[in-house]
This record gives sequence, structure tokens and C-alpha cells, in this order.
Amino acid sequence: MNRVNLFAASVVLACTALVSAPTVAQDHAHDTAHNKVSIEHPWSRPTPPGTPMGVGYMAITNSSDRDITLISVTTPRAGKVTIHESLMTDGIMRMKPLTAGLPIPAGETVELKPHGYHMMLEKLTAPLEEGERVPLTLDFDGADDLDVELNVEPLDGTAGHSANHEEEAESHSH
Ligand SMILES: [Cu+2]
Repeated sequence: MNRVNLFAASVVLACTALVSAPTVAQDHAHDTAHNKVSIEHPWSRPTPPGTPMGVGYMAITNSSDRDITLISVTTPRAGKVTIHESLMTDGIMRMKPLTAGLPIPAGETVELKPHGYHMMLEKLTAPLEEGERVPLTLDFDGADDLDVELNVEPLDGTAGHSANHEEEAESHSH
């Protein structure tokens, strides 16, 4: 009888350990990453009529102590959002889709900006207009989803701005 009780007790202990350890770890991970991812200056540019693609830029800061990955982005304003990296190859700027997502290491800020990482809003439902706010949902591996709004900023800035824009549009006219 004693032996049976001992056996039963150890099984219960083993199960408790097995079940509770991962649960605690998961809760902890959830708490750790929760509200520890922040977005700064989410912005975009107006698109000329007939241009099916827009851009998305922002700085993503991961203040948690674990690496996270931006795996997908959605918006009601576009059929699809892809994450690209611009790479200079032989003096030509080329785009490479990040098929495995954009890693944001613990404690670091990754900037999406012209000539660097950026989001492409493909199959726009209508041109992006200056002053518009474009809602995006960022889906992270290792952190909660985050809703942000891209502020569509005017093109009236520097010549560099329009030059960049033409380059982007040209690169994406496939
Ligand atoms: Cu691109």
C-alpha cells in the first residue's frame, strides 16, 4: 500500500513538473515581450494613380530580453504586404524579399527606411494619399501582434525624397 502511494505520489510530482514548467516558461515569455516592442515614426509616401505599390517605413525597438521576428504584416489597404531588404549590388539597388521575416534582436532597434529594410504594400486598394493614416497589423514571432498606422507624408520635401521615390517605384514595377 505504501509502495503504491509512493508510486502515485511520484507520478503526480513528475506530471506536475512536466506540465507546470513549460506553462510557467510560456507565461513568462509572454509577459516579457508584452509591451516591450515599440514602433517609432511609422510613415509612408503618397502613390501616383495607377501605381499598385506603396512603401512602409518605421523603427521597431525590441526592449525585451529575447529575440523576436516580424513574420508578417497585414493591412486592409493592400492585398499583400511584403518585407524587403534593399541591397546595393554592382552599383544597382536591388530588392530582396525577407521570406523568413525580419529578425529584431533583444535590446535592439531595427530601422525600416529608404535604401534599407522596408515594407511593400502590394495591390493597393486605392492610391495612398498624403495625410492618410494606413492601419497595419504587425505579426511577431516571440511577441504580441501590434497595430500601427503609417502616416502618409508629403513628397514636398527634398529632391532626395522624390528621387528615392522614383527609384523605389521603378524597382518595383515588375
Ligand atoms: Cu521593395
